[in-house]
Amino acid sequence: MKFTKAIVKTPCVNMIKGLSTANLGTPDFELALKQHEQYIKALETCGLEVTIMEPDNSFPDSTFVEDTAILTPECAIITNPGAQTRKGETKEIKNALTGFFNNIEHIQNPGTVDGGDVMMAGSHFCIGLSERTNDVGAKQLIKILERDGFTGSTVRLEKFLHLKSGVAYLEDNNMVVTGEFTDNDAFRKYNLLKVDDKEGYAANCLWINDFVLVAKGFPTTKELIEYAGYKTIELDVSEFRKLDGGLSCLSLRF
Ligand code: CIR
Repeated sequence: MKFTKAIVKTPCVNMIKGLSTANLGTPDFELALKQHEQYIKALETCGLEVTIMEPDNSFPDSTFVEDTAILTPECAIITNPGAQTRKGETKEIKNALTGFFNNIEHIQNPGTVDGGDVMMAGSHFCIGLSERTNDVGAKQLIKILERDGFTGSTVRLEKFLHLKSGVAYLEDNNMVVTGEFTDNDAFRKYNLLKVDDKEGYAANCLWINDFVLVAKGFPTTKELIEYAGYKTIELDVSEFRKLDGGLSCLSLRF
């Protein structure tokens, strides 16, 4: 598979009021902007044409665009984010995606889905059941996926905020896993690259066209991924980590 485009959204000043369980302090907004610029450059290095949406101060977490839509080769599915303060983010994302997708679907109440809980692995989609994504939402999503010839299955989360906080598919059957996903039946058929809990944050890495973006400061994980044959690009995302966010959350790729 190959991605050609990405959508990102510049962090807003209010990001400092974003949802967080990280206990790592308040993000430095100026530094977050710089890190976001570097992130965009990395996407371009991977060959993507990047659409940059304007910041929106009404939604502190709106830079984490991944949660608001699921993109397949057949359609865009606008989610219904599980956090009350994030539901309104979908309107602008839908506008942005309308220019690229003819077929746009929606997850509807009482179903909720955060895109961070949805991982595409070939033609199969793993869906995390979390505090943000419920059974009803997952069922709606699977119905849309099956209509288009894909498959979907669910994995119940215990500790992680999102599925992709602890697992990343790197294509070619390779999957990075950490924490509660290290020994989970759902992922046994993949070639697992196991990340130690000490570097658990770095499991949220991002495959794009043979490159893998890796969070800066996790040398063992970087080595593990390079040893598996990938070129890595290290990026500092410290200010997004303070809001429980990471590399995958900051873009939609298609
Ligand atoms: C939130 O709690 O919704 C944001 N502070 C972080 C979202 C991170 N998104 C992701 O992992 N896909």
